[in-house]
Amino acid sequence: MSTHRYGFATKAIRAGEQPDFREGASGDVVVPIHLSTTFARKELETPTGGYDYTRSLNPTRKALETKLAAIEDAGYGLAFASGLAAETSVLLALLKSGDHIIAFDDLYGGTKRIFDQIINAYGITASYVDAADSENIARAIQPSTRMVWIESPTNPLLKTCDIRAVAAVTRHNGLILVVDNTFLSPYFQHPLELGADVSLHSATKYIGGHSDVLGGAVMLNRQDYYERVQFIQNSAGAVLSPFDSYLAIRGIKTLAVRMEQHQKNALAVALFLEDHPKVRRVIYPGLESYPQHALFKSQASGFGAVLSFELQGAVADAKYFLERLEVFSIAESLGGVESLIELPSVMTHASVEEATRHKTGITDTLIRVSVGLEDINDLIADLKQALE
Ligand code: P1T
Repeated sequence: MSTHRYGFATKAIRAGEQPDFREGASGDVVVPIHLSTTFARKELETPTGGYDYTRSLNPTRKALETKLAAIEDAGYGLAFASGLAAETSVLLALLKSGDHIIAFDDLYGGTKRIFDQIINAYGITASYVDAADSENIARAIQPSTRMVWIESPTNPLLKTCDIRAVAAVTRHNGLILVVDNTFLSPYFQHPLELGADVSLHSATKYIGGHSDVLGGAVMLNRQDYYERVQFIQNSAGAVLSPFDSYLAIRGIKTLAVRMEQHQKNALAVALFLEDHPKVRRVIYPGLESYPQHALFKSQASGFGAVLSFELQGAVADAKYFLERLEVFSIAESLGGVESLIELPSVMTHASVEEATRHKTGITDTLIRVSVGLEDINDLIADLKQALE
């Protein structure tokens, strides 16, 4: 089924899952979980249906990869064992020793750790710029620069990068542009259409949506890049398991309705916090006070449901507040149906050096929230009682 002409929700529900009406098949409307690690052949030279070993290709993972490509209107989709496995595979596939990456200075801590503590040992270097001003990227280009790596919005400061402007720079200079699209999901933003070469997700977040699957997704259009990333997927082997592929497929089917409701709840929480006297500042792209609100709207169809804020007071006050919440859970991660709250300096970004954290604006009292799908009155009442 070619899903090109269909709307997002139709693609999310239908793409990659065609009932099988062949002789002896049962016509399942949901793709089966194919647990077999190997596939038998009738004739020596011919893998049955193109399948020979699950690391190389598995029918459940293939259904997910087809769905991933469809929901981001990409030529190709690939699924990995985690977001970081997807990142490492993209880096291994598209770079070589001696290459240089320009990265946004605000990124998930684990991504920075790959750049600074893993691939640096193989001669690949990264330098960091404030990519909220795209001119900073053009200024940082060196003769060895091969890739630009951004998140938009960033984790945890929710900064926006002008993806079209950065893509113009990367295209002009023959660089590969990777956009980590985790925070908005394919429902709200399509980096490939804005000029990126690779759109990447921690599928652990909104794609899975229920905090019960760890996964990574890579979407791309260029066949040569796809072939190289697919080669690493098979050869390095960080593939998504059949069961986790099924969970991701199941999650994607409700992505559209979840994202709409996540966003409604997040805006209500952001407005409540912005009005509260004990809150110093709230960063949420959907607020009029967000400095890059117009730019954000020009490249995304929604604002997502992650926000960050600072309380008046010191770390002890933030700790006191967090530990008094009853509906929100103090936990890393985001994008699940349950509301999560955390202190990046102690949790998700603890691996980033203190000086770097402070330079980029991740203060010790910055609190990050992933607004879930609970009743909004309960979420606001919970914040209110903990603040008071
Ligand atoms: O956890 P994993 O599925 O490997 O994904 C890593 C990752 C990649 N990109 C972004 C933007 C992310 O936020 C993450 C994971 N982030 C968290 C666990 C977190 O709490 O921020």
